[in-house]
Amino acid sequence: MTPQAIKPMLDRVHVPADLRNFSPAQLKQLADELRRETIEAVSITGGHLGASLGVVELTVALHHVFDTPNDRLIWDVGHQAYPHKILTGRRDRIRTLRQGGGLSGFTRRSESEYDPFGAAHSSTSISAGLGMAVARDLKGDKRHVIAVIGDGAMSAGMAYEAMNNAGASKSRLIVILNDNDMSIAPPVGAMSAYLSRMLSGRSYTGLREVASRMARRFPKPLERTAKRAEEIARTILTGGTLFELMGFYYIGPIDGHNLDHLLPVLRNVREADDHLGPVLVHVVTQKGKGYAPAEASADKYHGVSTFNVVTGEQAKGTGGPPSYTKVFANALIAEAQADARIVAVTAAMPAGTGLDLFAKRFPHRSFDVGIAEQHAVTFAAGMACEGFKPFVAIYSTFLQRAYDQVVHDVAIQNLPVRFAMDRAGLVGADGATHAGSFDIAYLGCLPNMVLMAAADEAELMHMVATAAAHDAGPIGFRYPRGEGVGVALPERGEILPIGKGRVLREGTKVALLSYGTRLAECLKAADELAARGLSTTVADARFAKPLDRELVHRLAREHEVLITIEEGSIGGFGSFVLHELAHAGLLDAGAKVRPMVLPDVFIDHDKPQLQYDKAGLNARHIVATALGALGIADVAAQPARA
Ligand SMILES: Cc1ncc(C[n+]2csc(CCOP(=O)(O)OP(=O)(O)O)c2C)c(N)n1
Repeated sequence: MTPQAIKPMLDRVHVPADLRNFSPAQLKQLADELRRETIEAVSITGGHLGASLGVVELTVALHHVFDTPNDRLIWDVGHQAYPHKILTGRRDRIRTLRQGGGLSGFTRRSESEYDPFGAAHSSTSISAGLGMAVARDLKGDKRHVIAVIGDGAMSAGMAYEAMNNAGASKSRLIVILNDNDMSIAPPVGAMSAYLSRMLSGRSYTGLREVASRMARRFPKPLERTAKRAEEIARTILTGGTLFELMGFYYIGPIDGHNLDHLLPVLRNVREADDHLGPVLVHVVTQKGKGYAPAEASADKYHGVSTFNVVTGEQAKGTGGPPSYTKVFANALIAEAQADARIVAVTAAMPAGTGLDLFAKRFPHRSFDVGIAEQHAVTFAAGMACEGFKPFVAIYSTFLQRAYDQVVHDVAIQNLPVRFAMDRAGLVGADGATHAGSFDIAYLGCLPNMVLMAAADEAELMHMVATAAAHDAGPIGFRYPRGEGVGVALPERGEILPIGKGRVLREGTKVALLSYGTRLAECLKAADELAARGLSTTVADARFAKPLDRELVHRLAREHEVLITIEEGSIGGFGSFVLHELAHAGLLDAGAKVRPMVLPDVFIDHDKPQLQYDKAGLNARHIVATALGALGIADVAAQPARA
C-alpha cells in the first residue's frame, strides 16, 4: 500500500464554500489532490472509479462557480459523485463507501443536503432538474439547477422526454452533457455517433473563443428577438445541433479537464439572463482520466474491486465456482448453437449480463440497444412476432423501468419473449437501488407469464433450456449476483416440465418450500431442525407461475407447518402459495403457513450475507420461524444467563 499523499489544498475544504475563493492555480492543485484522494479511497473500497476520475475538474469547477447546496447540483446515475462527496463534507467517511453502514455508492438525499436528488438508475437528472427549476419559478426563488448527465445516460428515452419538455417550457435549467464517449461498454447508437461527429466537426472551444462567443451569443433581456434571429441564422448556417433544435441553448464542446475553459463558461452560464431558457453545456472528458491503469483498461475502470494503487492490479475473485452470469451466458450460447432463432438483447450491460460472451460467439444475433430498457423489451417483442426467440438479459431492478412494455407489448399479446433476470434478490455494495426485490411480485400478477427461479447454477442451465423451448408465451427466470454454489454442471440444460417443483428431502413435521437460491439455507435449516428431532421436508418450487398446486397442497396437508422462502418482496411467491391454499380451503383446515420474504424496508448496501441477516432470510431465521410456528421455545436464541 502506498502512503497517502499529502493534500494541503484539499485539507482546507470541508464544504464547497471553502473553495469559492480559491485562485485558478489553487483550484488546479485541488483537482490533482482530489483525484489522488478518490483513487486512494476506491483502492480500499472498490467502486465506480472511472466515471469519478473523469469529472474531477468538472466537480471542482461546479462547486467553485455555483452556490451549492442552494443551487441544486444533480448527478445522473450518481456513480461519478465520489469527488463531489469528498468536497461536500463526506471526506472523513469516503473510505466507508459502499461498505455496511458507510456512504452509499450513489447520490442520496438522506446522506447530504448537497445531494438534492438520489439516483443510481440512469437518465433521471434532466427530469428531476426541470421539476426543481419549475418549482423554483413557481415559488419565485432564485437559484440555479444543474443536471450533469453522461453520453451513455443520454441514450435513454427519459432524457429525451425531459429535453422535449424542458425545451418547450423555457424554464432556466443548466444541463451539462459529460461526453466521455463511454457508457459501461463503448456507447452504442445514433446519439453516440452524432456526438462523435460533432466532436470531429468542431474544434474544442478555447478560452478566448468562448469569451467572445459568449459575449456575442448571450442575449440581454430586451434582445430576445435578436437572439431568436441569431438562432435561426445559426441554424440555417450550421444545421443547428440537435439540442438547439430541441430548444436548448447549446455551448461547446469544451475540454472538461481544462479549468481555464470550464470556469469562464460556467461563470457566463451562471450570469446569463433568465430568459435564455434551458442551456446545454457539452463538456468532453476522459473516463479514468489521470490514473494510467484506468486510462489503459478497456472499461476505463468503470467498476473495480479493491486494487493496488501503484500497479492498478485488482483483487481477484475467490477462484471458486463460476458466476451465475457466466453460467447463464454459456448456457445461452449452447442453446443458440442448436437453434438459430435464438437472439439476445441487452440494454447497455453486455459484460454485466454475460452477453459480451454471447456477442463474441454470435455477433449478428446479439443486440446492445443502449440504456433503453423500455425499447429493449418492445424490440424483443417485435422480434418474437417474426418467429425469433429473443432473450432479454437484464437486471431485475432495471426491468422495472420497462414494466408497461412487459405488460402491454409482451404479456397481453402473449409473445414468447424470454426474460433472463440477473441480480435477483439483494446485491451487496450497490444497495437498495440495485436490489432485485420486486420482479416476482410485479411479473407474477401478469396473465400468460411463466416464472422460474434458479436454486443453483445447474438449475439455471435447465431454466435457460426450458425458456428456449417455451414458445407458448412469455417466460422469465431469475438468478442472483455472484458465484454459484459449485454444483456439477451438465453439458446442456434439461427442459423442465412447466409448473412442477421438486422435493429434495422428505420429512414429516416441517416443510420448507424454497423459490430461488435460499434453497441452500433451507437445507442448512433442515439439518438443524433434524438435529432437534424435527423431521423436515425440503422442496424447490422452481416455478412461481404456474404454481405446482399439487406439491403445495401436499406439503400443507402432510406437515404441521409450511414455510415458503424467497429473495423477493411481499406479493410474490409466498403470496401466491397463501392465495392458493386459502382458495383450496386448506387454511380453514388448519394448515400453518409462514411466508418468509424480504422485509418492508429498503435494505442498504452491505455484504450480501449480512443483508440477508438483516432481512431475516438466513438458515437461523428459517429455524426460528419453524420453531415459532410449532410453539417450541428456541433455546439457542435465549440470551445467555450470567
Ligand atoms: C436504467 C439503468 N440502466 C442501466 C444502468 C447501469 N449503468 C450504470 S452507469 C452506466 C453507464 C453510464 O454511462 P454514462 O452516462 O456515459 O456515464 P459514464 O459512466 O461514462 O460517466 C450504466 C449502463 C443504470 N444505472 N440505470
